[in-house]
Amino acid sequence: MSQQLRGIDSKTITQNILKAGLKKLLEVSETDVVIVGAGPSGLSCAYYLAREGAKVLVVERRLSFGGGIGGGGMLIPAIVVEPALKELLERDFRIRYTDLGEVLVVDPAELIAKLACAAIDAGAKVLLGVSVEDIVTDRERRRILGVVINWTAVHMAGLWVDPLFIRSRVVVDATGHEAAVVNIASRKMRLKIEIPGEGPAVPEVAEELVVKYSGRVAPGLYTTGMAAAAVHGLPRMGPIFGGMLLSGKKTAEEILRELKSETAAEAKS
Ligand code: 48F
Repeated sequence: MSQQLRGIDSKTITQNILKAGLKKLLEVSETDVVIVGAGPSGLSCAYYLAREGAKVLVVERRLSFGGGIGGGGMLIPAIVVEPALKELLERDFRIRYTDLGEVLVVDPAELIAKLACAAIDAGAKVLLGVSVEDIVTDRERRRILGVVINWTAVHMAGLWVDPLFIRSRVVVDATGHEAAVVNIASRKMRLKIEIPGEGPAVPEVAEELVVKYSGRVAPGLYTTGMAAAAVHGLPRMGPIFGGMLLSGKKTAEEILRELKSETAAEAKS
């Protein structure tokens, strides 16, 4: 027997969307960590932070997750991951893989869906269709205190609409090759960070380096994934994704240490 749907009137639909949507926006307007970008490194970082109880918001300018994952390698629907990540794929994300000995092969659609599910199930909140256009700092411009957001649709329409702010203890640039947040911070906080952009493709070393260099770049500001590669001029690796997942994990671990030590210092004073 087919299920009967009870008719719901237009006023009820609108009012409930407004109630729930505005409640969500209010809840995320102040958070521990804002992650800019829902690509593989941003989603991995969100999962490892939220799993430990941090309040996490992921802001993604597109209406979908995954960043560069969906394109596979030159639009061919397969992604390669190092065998060392077997346990992490299985245990943390329940991602299936084909073990080809030298590499594990993962389906891009599954990688996107399961990274996003893991982050959300761990408690991370996500805003889709929202772009970060600027940063918030303290008066001396020494510490980042959050991000300035607007609807991506507003940017695309070329309208001048004043934005809103998200306050957070930590901001993570997970915007990929653009390193958009660090670029803004470098100019506006006078950090004097020269951002060389990523180097040429040397996959043999790029994966290890991107993990090593992921992390803090200024007070309250962190990078992960290809944003870290761009900030530090590291080589690119192409469609191999173990480095992105471990980069997100490493940045999350550094942030958790910073949040814990800040909380301990606040408790003492
Ligand atoms: O590009 P992206 O997937 O970055 P990633 O996590 O992973 C890189 C890999 O996909 C691949 C690679 C590794 O093998 O080279 O390219 O470092 O995801 C970045 C996300 O950030 C969003 C963008 O739409 C994408 O989904 N993004 C970029 N700028 C902004 C933004 C912004 N200003 N505001 C909000 N989202």
